[in-house]
Amino acid sequence: MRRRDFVQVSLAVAAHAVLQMPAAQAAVPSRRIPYGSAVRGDALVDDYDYRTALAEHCQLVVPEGGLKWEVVRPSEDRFDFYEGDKLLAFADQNGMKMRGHTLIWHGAMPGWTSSIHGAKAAEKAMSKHIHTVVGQYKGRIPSWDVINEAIADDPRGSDHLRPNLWFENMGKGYIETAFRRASEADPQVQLVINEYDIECVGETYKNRRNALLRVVRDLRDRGAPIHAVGFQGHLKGQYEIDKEGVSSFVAELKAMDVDVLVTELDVIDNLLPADEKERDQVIAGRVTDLLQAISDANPPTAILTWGITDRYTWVPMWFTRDDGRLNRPLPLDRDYKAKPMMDAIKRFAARA
Ligand code: 9MR
Repeated sequence: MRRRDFVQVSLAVAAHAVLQMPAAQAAVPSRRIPYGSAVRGDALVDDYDYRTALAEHCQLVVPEGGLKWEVVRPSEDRFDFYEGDKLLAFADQNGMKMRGHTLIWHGAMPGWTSSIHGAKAAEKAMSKHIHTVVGQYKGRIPSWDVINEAIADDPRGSDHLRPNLWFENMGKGYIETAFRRASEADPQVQLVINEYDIECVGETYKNRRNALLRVVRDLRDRGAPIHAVGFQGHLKGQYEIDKEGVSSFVAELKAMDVDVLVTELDVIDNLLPADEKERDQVIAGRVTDLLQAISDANPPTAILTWGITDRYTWVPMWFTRDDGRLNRPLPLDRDYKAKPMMDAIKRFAARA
């Protein structure tokens, strides 16, 4: 059997099995905030417990990598929707919705894109990509991260945008163009600008919120179709949440009729205490503080964590602990047991 056929068969079997489980049939109360997780395509196929946990806890999924350029665009002329379709099938079979991540980002770009030069060529490549990818899932993906991580790491003055292929070739207008192309491809979809390091106390976090606000205000003033800001929420556990800063940021967005959602929540715990109980409490506290600060101004339209189990997380790629203990950034532990972080999210989602 070809791998692709094998995968399809096993997914069909798996999805069927999962659907038999009572938890998977739990109806979503209409006024709760949907909770979801980023999903790895390989684990979805290989790990039954992973599928079960997703079906039990999530109303939403988003591919962790499956819709990035490096996966979807193996070459200039080819589009590969295998990973996106696979996750969407799983979502459909389990009564979940799927978000799209991400259309325009500096990361995960295939090598061939470095030969894109000049404003015209860049705009053409961007339009083709967004029209095709958003068009492919028209009416089936209700929310897209159109722009990911556009703000400079340490924004100052007019240098507030991160250099990337699009900025270098098209100037700052690349952001507006991307939103317009996405809206053309599916006028019903929630269009999101997604950003990290906007949650905590500190000058850089504050400057990043202000820079992002400036970008959103500019888009609004120009009548561009932007609907929400995504708080990625890769929280550094050692820092407090800037509750006032976050609330007033969300209030300013609300005044512009721009919603918020939490798109990639996890708590980076390399500098937190070794004791697991203590660590889990700090993590749940940070999550509660963030969700509370946002909701004080405007409840998020969704809450997604960047993975559901400590078994599959990007965090140790960058933030391993010096004491050799494993990271615990996500709502379920490595054995799929819920931690206080999951309780914090669920309490919150139900309260909306
Ligand atoms: O978690 C993702 C990791 O597995 C990938 O290798 C990486 C590059 O594609 O992207 C990670 O996800 C990032 C997300 O797309 C954007 N925000 C930061 C996430 C963590 O690095």
